Amino acid sequence: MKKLLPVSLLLGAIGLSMCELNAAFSTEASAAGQSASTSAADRDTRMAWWRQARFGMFIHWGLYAVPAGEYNGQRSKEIGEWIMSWANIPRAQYEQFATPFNPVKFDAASWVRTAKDAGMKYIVITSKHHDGFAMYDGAVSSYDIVDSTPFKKDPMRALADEAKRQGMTFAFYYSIMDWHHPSQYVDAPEKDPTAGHGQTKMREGRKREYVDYMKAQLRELITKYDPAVLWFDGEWVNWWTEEDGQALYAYVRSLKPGILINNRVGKGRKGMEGLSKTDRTYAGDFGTPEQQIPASGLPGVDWESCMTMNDTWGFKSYDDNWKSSQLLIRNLIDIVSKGGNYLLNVGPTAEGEIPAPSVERLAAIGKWLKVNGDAVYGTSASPFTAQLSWGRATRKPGKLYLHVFNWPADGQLEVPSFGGSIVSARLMTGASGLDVKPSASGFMITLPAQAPDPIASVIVADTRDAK
Ligand code: FHN
Repeated sequence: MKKLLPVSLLLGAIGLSMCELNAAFSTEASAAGQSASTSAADRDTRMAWWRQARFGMFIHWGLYAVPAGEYNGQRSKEIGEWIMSWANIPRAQYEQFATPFNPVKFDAASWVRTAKDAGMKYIVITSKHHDGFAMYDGAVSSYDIVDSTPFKKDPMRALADEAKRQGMTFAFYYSIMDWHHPSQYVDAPEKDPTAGHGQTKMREGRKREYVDYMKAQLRELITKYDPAVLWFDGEWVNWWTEEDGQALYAYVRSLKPGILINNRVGKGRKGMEGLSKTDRTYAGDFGTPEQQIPASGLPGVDWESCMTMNDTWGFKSYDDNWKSSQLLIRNLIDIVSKGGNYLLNVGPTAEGEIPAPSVERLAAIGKWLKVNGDAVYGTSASPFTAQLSWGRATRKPGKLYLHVFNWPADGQLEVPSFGGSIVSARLMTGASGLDVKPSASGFMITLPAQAPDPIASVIVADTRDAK
């Protein structure tokens, strides 16, 4: 079993004593209360880049890429990163995957380039997933990529530096549930107590130890790599409370007041629908729908839909149920037209490569955004309450972007009234104006016979917004 330094020793390693940490924690927390203001104005300032960005890359990468979905010749039907659970692999055995993990083909510049060329503005990568393996060079645990694998290098260092070099915002995913930490165990029929599972139990009297362990890891993640977002997950375990989430939120913001933290730091999330419950104030700066898109816009709510490109987050060698580029582009438009962000996932191989089908689809999205990016970045939700039959809409002050999926055969595009008026309109790809006439239900725009883009053609309408 990979050694976890006793908390006192690991604090020593990062130059803190127990009482200093608790003191630091309480002062930081209280300082957090002071320094990390929670005013609406502060929040708008912190969220501004994120609301402008609209599109990011999620990266699930870890030891689970080694088995790539298979164990003892059995192929999992579940998501690849849960192999320690569905294959009931005990901790000591799962650790063995570190021995062959040597991603020699990992190229931080090409990963960041792939995201950038796709039109993505930020990257969220798994620093530690449920299996507890740290994909960065940490002092808190030796169960990490530098101390436990032949790779011996820190890919997060390379990625953070390369992201900065290419002007890409860098961020971390971090799992609260930890199948590797000795404070937790599994209590389920036919399950090894040290295997993975949907729920872990906390050993009597060990919660503080684990919470301190998380804080020490989060401190080194934030101070060493300066992530713009902490994307928590695994918060559904019964031993984790909203109060724990509130405290962790304050702690993380005390380390970096400008950081963004998702709503999976606490217990606010309504399952996969991902938005926060409203019966009280829950910790977190934005909601996190998973593998789904809300039916309608949510005025005043910041949310980000995370999604796979096939059926797994972590790499599975045989999962080729890839979504089409058309669906992915239309998902992006649908999400932005409802005021949300899209966090689209890739699951690199154990060799360190992003699968080719992912790269191809990202390039297609990037090609579309090269032409139509103005209709996505920094836009707000559609003014139309009812779903548009021909597509979606996004908005900026004085501008309406009409994303046409179904090009009208008669060339007549019916735009419902929206409280403002359309002054003029043109194709995103065209200079010349289109004919716009008021109609009983709003406005009628005359379009050329051929759709410029079969996936989504954008009409830019200049508007005089209602006072
Ligand atoms: O269990 C995880 C899963 O492995 C993956 O990380 C997704 C991504 O949002 N979140 C959890 C399931 O909700």
